[in-house]
Amino acid sequence: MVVVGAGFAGLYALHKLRSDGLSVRVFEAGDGVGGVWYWNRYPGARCDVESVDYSYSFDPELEQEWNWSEKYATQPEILEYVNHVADRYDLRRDIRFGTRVTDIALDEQTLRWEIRTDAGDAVSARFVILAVGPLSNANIPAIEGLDSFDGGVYHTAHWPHESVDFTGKRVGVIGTGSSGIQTIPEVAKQAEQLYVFQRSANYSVPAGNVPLSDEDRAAQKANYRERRRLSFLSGGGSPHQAHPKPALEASEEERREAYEKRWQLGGVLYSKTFPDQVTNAESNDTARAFWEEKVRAVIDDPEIAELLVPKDHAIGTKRICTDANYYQTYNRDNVTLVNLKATPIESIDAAGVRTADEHYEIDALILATGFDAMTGSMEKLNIVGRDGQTLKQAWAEGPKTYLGLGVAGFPNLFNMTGPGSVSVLANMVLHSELHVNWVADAIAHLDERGAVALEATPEAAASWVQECSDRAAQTLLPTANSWYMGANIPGKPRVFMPFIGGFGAYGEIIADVAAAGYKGFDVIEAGE
Ligand code: NA7
Repeated sequence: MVVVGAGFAGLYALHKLRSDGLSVRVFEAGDGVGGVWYWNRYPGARCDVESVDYSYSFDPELEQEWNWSEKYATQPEILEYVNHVADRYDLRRDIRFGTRVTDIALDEQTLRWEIRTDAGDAVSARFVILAVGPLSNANIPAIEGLDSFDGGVYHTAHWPHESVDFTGKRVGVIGTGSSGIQTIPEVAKQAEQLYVFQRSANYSVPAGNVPLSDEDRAAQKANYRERRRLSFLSGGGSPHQAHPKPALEASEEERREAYEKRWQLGGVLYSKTFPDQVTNAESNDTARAFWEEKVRAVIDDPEIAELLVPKDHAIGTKRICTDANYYQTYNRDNVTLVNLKATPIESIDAAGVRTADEHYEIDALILATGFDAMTGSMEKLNIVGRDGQTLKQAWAEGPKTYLGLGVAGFPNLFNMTGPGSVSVLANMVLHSELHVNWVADAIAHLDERGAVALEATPEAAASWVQECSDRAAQTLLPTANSWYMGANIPGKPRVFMPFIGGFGAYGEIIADVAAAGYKGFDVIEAGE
């Protein structure tokens, strides 16, 4: 088995499959474990899923021994946790760090995969797990002159290991998604002057982060099994339920109370207060209006507030952001919001950023410009399946998977938490476990039957793609120009990539497929 990537999914794949008796080799481009948590070291980086949930569930001893210090863990704490896991289960000995996979090619005679790396490795494997992460291929915007800038350029997803000191500097930030919204308040505290270059405003809610006391931790740990059970049945992989009735069936008072409660609690759950919030435009508007009222109230300048309120998408149709004093940051004297909708960036030169009406002199530039999400990292791997077809060619019109796990023409190649699965709509740690366990069972099934490979049929994949698209069409999400839709990358097909039916429902579907003898997959016998 070759596993590509040593983030949450790759590490668990190594642990689980090695324990099952497979010989596993992991290749990881970074010099350490952690995946996105290894790379995204920007100031303010923090998970938007609670730490108690965003952690492995496979070993109760691990759950009990680890102590999270805050409700939402910072990037350094998550990285520390992942390193602890790597040490505890002796994972490093099977990981080749600083090594990028460059080619993955199928030998159609043997149905084995030939894997090559930039370090000169050439290995043959029966199984490949792609654990490259849906948000790992950084998007560097094509802005004229970017290379000519004289100061430091920092992409949030390629942040230097040593912290960057912006004291006394004039800093520009391009991008106001989750990464920008977390970085901006932190950099504003240091920089002499901060220019935020905003193209689209986003919805952000206060994260509501708090330190965890010993009592909090003890209560969480005492309840872990039930918490996990509910999480695996839930919509998004954490044990929270929406309000019991649709927004439009609740009275105005009841609605406000429900929104207020979620607002005070903080975090992404605000976008799931009512069950119909992202399926019914009118319901959605009640959440949007409450949000707008809250946000306008903390911004001093109404003109700035006007620019910070999104006008182009419904709340929750792009990944909602969570923050710590993001909007209040614009009340500071050293922060300027530049509205790129009115005055787009024309170019960057040695001294700064030129927009349609002004030249902003800066000493450092932060790119919080996101990712070629869900497909970018996999398509880069040069994966060649049956008939010499590359994965990139197979996905030219958008990703085509069966259950997110298999691709027709690519036998024994399993994708973790990517398109066609719940993916970014769920808690990635539990999702990784769900996928790895499914693959482990599938391999055991093959071995019991003496079969060599599992391969999604084109028919099953086509009908799953249709199912994903039909389910998305019942919601408001396809109406936004989000990275879920590939809309942030010029030329990318416009397809809603995740399965939106919920984490619990998805888990049931993939379990049923397995129980039905891997329905929709060809189980290929030796010599076939
Ligand atoms: P996002 O959410 O994709 O945000 C990227 C931001 O960068 C967004 O505001 C973009 O504006 C902006 N952007 C991208 N290219 C440009 C150019 N060329 N000019 C100006 N502005 C630009 O990425 P994040 O890293 O913040 O978050 C990704 C996910 O990671 C997040 O949702 C969490 O799930 C974790 P646009 O909206 O395209 O107008």
